[in-house]
Amino acid sequence: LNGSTRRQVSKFLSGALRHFPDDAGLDLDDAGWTTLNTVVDRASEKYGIDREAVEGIIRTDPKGRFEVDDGRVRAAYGHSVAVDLDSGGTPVPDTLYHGTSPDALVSIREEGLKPMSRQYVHLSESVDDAKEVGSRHAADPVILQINAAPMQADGQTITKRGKSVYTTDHVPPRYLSEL
Ligand code: HQG
Repeated sequence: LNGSTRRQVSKFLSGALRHFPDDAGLDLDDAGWTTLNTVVDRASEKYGIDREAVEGIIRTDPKGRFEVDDGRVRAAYGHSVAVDLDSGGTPVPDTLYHGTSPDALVSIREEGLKPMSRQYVHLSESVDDAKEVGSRHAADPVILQINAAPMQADGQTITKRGKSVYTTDHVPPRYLSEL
């Protein structure tokens, strides 16, 4: 399976599990889970690749985009459809990062980081990860530093999702600084 097919399939799987389950013929439960076999069948039919290859893409995703449990699969983060993901209890670093477009800065300084079209705000563990996220939005992304420790001390929940993504409802401007 070449890298380009792998990326296309991964994008389809992420899209189906985060944004358009209905269009993909999937039924997600309240926590975002659906039957692994059905998802594998859909992608295998759509891209004409073996079921094993699809399952490999799901199970070895480098960012941990997919969770598999007991014959079910769900997206670990990134949802625009409403899902109720149990909070993990994994420790959160004191500092997190967010890469974004310079065009968004005026509004972010005023309102903080908002989920926009997704259910949560997504934060990165490292500056490098944040650069990659930001480069999806602009050629010269800005990196914001988030003071996660005081945010949590003030009662806001931050949860680890996948291998290195952290989600929260909103990051008020007082916890943000520009790198
Ligand atoms: C911006 C990918 C104006 C925010 C990535 C971002 C991530 C504001 C954009 C995950 C704002 C939303 C999510 C405000 C936030 N005013 N703009 N007040 N607050 N924004 O794509 O974080 O590879 O929905 O800065 O790695 O870029 O798909 O979020 O630029 O983990 O697995 O609004 O998706 O993961 O953009 O990316 P997005 P994101 P995958």
